[in-house]
Amino acid sequence: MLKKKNRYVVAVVGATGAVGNEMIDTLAQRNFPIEKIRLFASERSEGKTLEFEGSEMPVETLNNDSFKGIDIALFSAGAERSKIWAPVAAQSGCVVVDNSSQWRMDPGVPLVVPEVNPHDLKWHKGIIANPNCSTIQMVVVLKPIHDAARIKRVVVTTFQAVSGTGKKAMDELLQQTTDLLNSREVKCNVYPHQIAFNCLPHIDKFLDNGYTKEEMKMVQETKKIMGDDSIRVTATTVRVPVFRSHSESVNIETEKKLSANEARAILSTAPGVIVYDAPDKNLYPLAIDAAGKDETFVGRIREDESIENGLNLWVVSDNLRKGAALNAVQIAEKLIEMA
Ligand code: NAP
Ligand code: 12T
Repeated sequence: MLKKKNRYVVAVVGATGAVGNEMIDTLAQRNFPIEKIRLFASERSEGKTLEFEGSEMPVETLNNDSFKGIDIALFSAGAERSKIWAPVAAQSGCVVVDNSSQWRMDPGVPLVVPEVNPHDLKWHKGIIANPNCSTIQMVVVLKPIHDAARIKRVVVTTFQAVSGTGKKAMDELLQQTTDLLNSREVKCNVYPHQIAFNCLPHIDKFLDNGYTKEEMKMVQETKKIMGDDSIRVTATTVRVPVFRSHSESVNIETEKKLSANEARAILSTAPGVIVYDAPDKNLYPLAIDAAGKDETFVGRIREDESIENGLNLWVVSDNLRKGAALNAVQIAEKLIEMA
């Protein structure tokens, strides 16, 4: 449990990565009450320093004593590191907010989006899981609709940015694009196929049921966060040649009828959501506009005329911010509020 203090010792594990870097920026921008920041990465980063609020901070490697004296640790160094080190950190009395998929579906670990299920923070035992990026932006929009009209089924297709995979994938999209525009041969290292000027219906690994792990995360995590196993979800997740922000086409079937205008009104007062929906002026959420922003943008709000009670939405958010770093920092802020 987090003890009430004026300022906290905060660790970022995976500090040199795409998400870690965003965590450091987010902590600074939100004036998080930091006594001291500790930055961790792999042996590859030994000797490096990273700037935090004007000071150069050393990047450290992890050992069994690393978490002594640390109050809050934000993890984004991959599932294998979280599996080993999150319990070590929790044992040291530190509260872990873990960005990896390692602990999300563990029944003893809360999976939290502060706008949706902040109450689940009450039962944590030292580790709190941050949901998958595609799931987070979807549930902040689903929750107010569920409260108003009870969602029966969701059909979602995602258009996901390469930054979700990390720094190397961003480099690969840039390199392939430059090579193609200069008539050079394209090399694929991160993805099995060319991502520049292409769409890959493949995010994370394939499972026995023919779905990808990313698709099944959206199915399972949505039920856990919303606290309702009866919501049926099916997903197709697609990687697109975009650097930042995931876009999603979300089709929703509800028990109670909601008109497009009612849905627009409900969403316009939802926390963390901005309705951006003026098709007559060509205004709808775009990945490039959402990049660097905190909110989840929703537009193209219309009734699904093929069923009784259906809605179609277009949902866009910055995957490194609300999809990862910001949600983790908001969880830490809520823990402080509750301490
Ligand atoms: P990334 O850019 O590849 O960064 C990986 C980070 O992990 C780097 O800081 C790396 O340090 C560090 N690391 C690797 N091996 C380590 C080790 N043995 N000990 C300590 N640190 C180690 O990847 P990313 O996009 O930031 O993603 C990081 C993780 O966050 C992912 O694996 C995933 O679990 C999670 N994530 C979650 C979401 C979400 O949906 N909420 C989104 C994206 C990512 P070096 O620089 O030293 O190699
Ligand atoms: N494979 O945190 O590649 O479960 O975009 C997030 C993003 C896994 C995760 C991606 C991924 C996660 C991706």
